[in-house]
Amino acid sequence: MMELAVFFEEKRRLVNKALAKEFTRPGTIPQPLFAAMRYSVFSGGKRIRPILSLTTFETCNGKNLNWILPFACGIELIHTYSLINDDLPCMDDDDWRREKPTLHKAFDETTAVLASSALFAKAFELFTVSKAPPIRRIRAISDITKTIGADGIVAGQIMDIKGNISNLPILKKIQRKKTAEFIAVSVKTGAVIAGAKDKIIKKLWQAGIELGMLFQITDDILDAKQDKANQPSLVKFYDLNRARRIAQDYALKAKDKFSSLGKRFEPLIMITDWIAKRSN
Ligand code: GRG
Repeated sequence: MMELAVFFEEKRRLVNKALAKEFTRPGTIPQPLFAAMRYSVFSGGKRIRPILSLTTFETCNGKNLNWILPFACGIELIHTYSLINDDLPCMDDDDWRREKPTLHKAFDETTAVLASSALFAKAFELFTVSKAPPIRRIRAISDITKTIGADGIVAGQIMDIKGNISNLPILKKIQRKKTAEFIAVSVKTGAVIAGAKDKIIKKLWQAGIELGMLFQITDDILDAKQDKANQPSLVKFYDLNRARRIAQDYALKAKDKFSSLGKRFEPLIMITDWIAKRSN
């Protein structure tokens, strides 16, 4: 297994190159809208979700990049759409993201809403250009839509903003809906597009949920350290040490599940370790 930084960089470059191809020329897209879409897509995202899709695809013996790359990129566009919306004044009302002004600050609210809608639609356009067998593509699209809709990200967001997060099970549910399921589906999509067996796909989904919870709790811990825990956070219920132990527990569970699938799933174990130790 090559060094993780190299592994990540190679995949990140693939994703960035494929995304750049989609956003080189505006064509007939109105200029300010195109500029706003570009601003958010290329503002320094870590590309974790598409890296996960590419990695799972490889570990499941997927070969043709033109099967999976459009899915990996589409997933990143949906992620970008969700962040733009999350930052809006009517949601979290954030001025900064990735150390840059949020989209509605750099442009304006109207443009931000429209750019995020256009990115969302663009994701589905990309899903249709994948060369993977149509039956796999439909399955992947079905899985993805379930995790981003009214019982997915949007459910998590409304519970987060409008709900009373009075106990840990509610917080856990929000974190699962807002973050973990979308991470899990990023993992799962690579397997579905590669044509993995159902048993493997199911295990990868379960491991992906543990990985997604780890990702969110690590985020809570990082936010708490920087004193910006404005979101509902595990650190509001537990001290940092306890939160770290819970994160460790999710990491162990994710790694156990990945390793039960065999040695070729090792890259996913390494990504889990990386997420557990990440600093941004
Ligand atoms: C769809 C209207 C609408 C709103 C969706 C739920 C939601 C709003 C957004 C989710 C936003 C959010 C803050 C989720 C938490 C997940 C999380 C830690 C996101 C940050 O992911 P990273 O670290 O981001 O992968 P980068 O910047 O690397 O892309």
